Amino acid sequence: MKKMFVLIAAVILCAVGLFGLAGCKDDEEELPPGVKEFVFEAEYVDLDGKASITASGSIQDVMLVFGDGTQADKNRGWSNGYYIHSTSANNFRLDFVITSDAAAEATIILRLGSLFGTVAFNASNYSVRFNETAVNFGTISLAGSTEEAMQFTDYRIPVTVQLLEGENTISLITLNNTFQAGNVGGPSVDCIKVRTTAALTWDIIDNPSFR
Ligand SMILES: [Ca+2]
Repeated sequence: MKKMFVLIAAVILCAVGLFGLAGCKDDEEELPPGVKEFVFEAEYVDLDGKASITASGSIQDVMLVFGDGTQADKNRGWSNGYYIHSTSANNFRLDFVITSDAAAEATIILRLGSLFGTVAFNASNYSVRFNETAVNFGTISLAGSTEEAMQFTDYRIPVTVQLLEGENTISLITLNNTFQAGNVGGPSVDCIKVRTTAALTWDIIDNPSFR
């Protein structure tokens, strides 16, 4: 009974500074001519059947969304005021399904945080896939924080991808590791950002409203 209410979203865009304090615009970096930055909130992807194992038990489906969407939450740097609490299970997967109006090169930025102290995600413990092909993302180093004071870091993947005209899927997948006191720990996920000359759209699922 939860969430099959799918909102046809226009675009979540953050071209230049729309979000202001929301934290989705990371810096004053100037984008190349014609390039826009599109923000895709982790709280709006399909969470059906997903579960993260935390120290106090399993959290599942829409309950994976943390935050209240308030201005205070946005002021904490949580884009849109919500984030995915944790992605702690082997093969836990978030799929961002995006439609592009044209084939184009794109840069992907991940906005992630850690509940497990300082951690480094790399190909041995984490996977980023673009249209099911592994992306060589390097090493994502994150400082630790707590859920109430979660600090996110923008990590720009150093290689670009080639968007197809039509549907594209960017997947974030936790692999087996020992970050959570010897058990698998996946990052907290705020949003991803895609910079490209194409126009991007997606259909969001309003998970926060179904908690
Ligand atoms: Ca968010």
